[in-house]
Amino acid sequence: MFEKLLSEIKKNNYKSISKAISHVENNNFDLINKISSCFPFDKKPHRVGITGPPGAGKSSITNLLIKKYRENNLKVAVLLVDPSSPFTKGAVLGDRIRMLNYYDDNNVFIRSFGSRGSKGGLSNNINEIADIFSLANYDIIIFETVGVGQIEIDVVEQVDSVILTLVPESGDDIQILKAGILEIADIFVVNKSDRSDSDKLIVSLKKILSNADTLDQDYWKNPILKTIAIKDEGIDELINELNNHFNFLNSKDSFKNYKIDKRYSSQVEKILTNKLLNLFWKKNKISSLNKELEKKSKDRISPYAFVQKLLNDK
Ligand SMILES: Nc1nc2c(ncn2[C@@H]2O[C@H](COP(=O)(O)OP(=O)(O)OP(=O)(O)O)[C@@H](O)[C@H]2O)c(=O)[nH]1
Ligand SMILES: [Mg+2]
Repeated sequence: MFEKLLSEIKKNNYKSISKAISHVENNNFDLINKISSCFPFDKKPHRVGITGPPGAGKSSITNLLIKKYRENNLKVAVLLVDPSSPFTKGAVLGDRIRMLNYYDDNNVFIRSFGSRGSKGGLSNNINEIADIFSLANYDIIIFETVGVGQIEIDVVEQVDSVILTLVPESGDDIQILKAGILEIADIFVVNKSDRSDSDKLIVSLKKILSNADTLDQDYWKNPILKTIAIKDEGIDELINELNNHFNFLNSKDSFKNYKIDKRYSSQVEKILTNKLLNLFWKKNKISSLNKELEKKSKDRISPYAFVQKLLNDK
């Protein structure tokens, strides 16, 4: 099963790649297993996450990254994770239109995903989705997410390099940025530096980061870059830092591979959890749950007692 799909993916067929992603999003384990049987892959694409508040310029930066990577003949995939709120719908459509420049370039894959209602299908399977692009021989995968919800954080947690895009006006809000985002970022970008106050933001960022600094000199030092996406300023430096970070992650020193190791262990944990749950939820356990649900809620035993009962049942 899926032989044909795999061979089409290897030929970089857009429709087949798109179809495979949908299967993976829907937790199609047959395909996921099939893809993982091709491990190890010849290609290891650089997974880049770009996140930050709405309107910070993530798509403008992504567009320039695509342009520059293409000038170097690299294959680029861009996956936009839409927060699916009516408020940002227009902007998402704008993203699509702006990125349409690449519609006839077979070496640029662009697709957007709704995150609401996907039940984490996308965010749970970022590794598997990246594997599809390994098969199709891509060099870079960019995940653009608006750094608001848990799903978006889950996505960027699983990539190699995370760019956090801020704007001068973010200065006052920086303390209240969703906990976790600052820690996840590998490269900070202060976009819209054509506006005043960008230096003020850089000073407060440096202050926050120096408090969080580890004592280890060999640890990755998060660079803070100034960009003006509308003028293509600072983007070459960004590409440079992305390359530095990817090389850092892949350097021989095993200590430095903390992120790769973390990703590996969390993948093992995820696969194990899925397998154990599948093994556990036999028909009799499901019907036992349904029976409990048939009772009025005041007559049910506590969820803890119920789990214990399930564990005791043969
Ligand atoms: N002044 C100025 N405007 C910019 C700059 N970069 C982007 N913009 C503008 O900011 C607006 C939002 O840019 P986008 O690239 O769509 O931002 P985004 O972060 O992708 O937005 P969402 O996906 O909606 O969260 C657009 O009108 C851009 O033209 C910049 O460096 N300076
Ligand atoms: Mg955008």
